Amino acid sequence: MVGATRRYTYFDSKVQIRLKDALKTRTPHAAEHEDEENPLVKSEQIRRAHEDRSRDRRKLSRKRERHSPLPQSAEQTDLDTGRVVAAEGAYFVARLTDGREFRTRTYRGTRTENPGSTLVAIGDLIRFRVETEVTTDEKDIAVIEDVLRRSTKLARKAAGRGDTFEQVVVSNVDLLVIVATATDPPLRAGIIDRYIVAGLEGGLQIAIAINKMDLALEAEREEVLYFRDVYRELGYAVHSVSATSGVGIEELRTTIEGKTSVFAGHSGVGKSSLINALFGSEVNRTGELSKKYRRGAHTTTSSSLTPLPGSADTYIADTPGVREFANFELDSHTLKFSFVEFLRYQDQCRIANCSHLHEPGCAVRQAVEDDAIALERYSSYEKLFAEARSEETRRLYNP
Ligand SMILES: Nc1nc2c(ncn2[C@@H]2O[C@H](COP(=O)(O)OP(=O)(O)OP(=O)(O)O)[C@@H](O)[C@H]2O)c(=O)[nH]1
Ligand SMILES: [Mg+2]
Ligand SMILES: [Zn+2]
Repeated sequence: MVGATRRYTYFDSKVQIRLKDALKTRTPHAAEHEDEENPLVKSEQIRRAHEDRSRDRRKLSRKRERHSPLPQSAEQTDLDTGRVVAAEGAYFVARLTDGREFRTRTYRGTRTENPGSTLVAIGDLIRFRVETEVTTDEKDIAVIEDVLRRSTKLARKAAGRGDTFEQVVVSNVDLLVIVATATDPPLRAGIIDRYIVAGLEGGLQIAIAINKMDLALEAEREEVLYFRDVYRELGYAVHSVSATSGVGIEELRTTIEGKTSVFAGHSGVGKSSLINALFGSEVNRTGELSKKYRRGAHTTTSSSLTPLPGSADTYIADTPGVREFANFELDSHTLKFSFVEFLRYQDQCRIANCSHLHEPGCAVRQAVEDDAIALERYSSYEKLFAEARSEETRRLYNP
């Protein structure tokens, strides 16, 4: 019986079922593990899977060894250091502190301090060498020698590239502004929480802009107020705004002033429209909502980083909206730390290292019951936990 109770320490019932299914259809390799029902064996398997993954990663970084940092050499002294502010086809626009811009590209010799990840992302600091002084337009052509270590990032799982590859949307920014909508599409905590987890993992501060308030009906306004309170209580700035009417834009400006921000969220929520409203002019192309799905038509196709006129040291990165934002490397053991309201209660959980899912005497679940933790947030945690678990299980059998 001890085994039976312990088995539920980490697995919620849905995950448990999924795990059992996975075990039923296990590969011959997995069939060697006779006592797979033993939770200790499972955690050992998961640990081994993690090791295998790090080995894969190391292989990947060896493959990219040409992208490893070089010791400083005399050869490097003629390199310029700039920041990637836009992507144009195969080129990256790098801006120097003096405002000069160069069109840069990678080559076989490009090295990176960020192995296993996007080679060049918007926001990256790069060292590059100017190849030609003569160009067809105002930007010189240059090759990227080094991509420097990213201090922060917004990353997601690259679509279709396996889960060991991290796609960096933007790097070296301070603040993630999660853009959601009061309506069209309706407000959902799930996607906001997904972005919060990604932002915290990447070392970013969090703010939330709930757009399209001009379209919101009474009930939707009330919902916005409810979520505004929930997220403010967690310490995140929340603004209800309308890019169309201008409501809340000045408050949003105060939040982003003096910082470098990335605006992220589903396609069609109005990221580009909000940035245009902050600029007071059209700088980003915005789109019509596709009538069929009433969703965004993926108007913004690449990220870009632009200084906000009239505000010192303020930069904004617009990003293309994605239909599904998949978190990179969700870890079921550490996920709970991204739900900051849990931290206040976790010490009172009866079981050390409680996952706050099924353990008896869980103070976090009690707080949910007492309405001290929002049920929507707890549901997001359950969902993301299940996702992390199923990925961990899948990796175990398809390392
Ligand atoms: N009524 C209303 N419409 C808005 C508002 N903000 C944006 N829209 C409209 O929503 C549509 C999508 O806006 P975009 O700014 O292109 O959205 P986006 O988030 O940049 O979309 P992607 O670039 O595809 O990720 C456009 O038709 C905008 O005019 C708003 O506050 N109110
Ligand atoms: Mg856009
Ligand atoms: Zn607990």
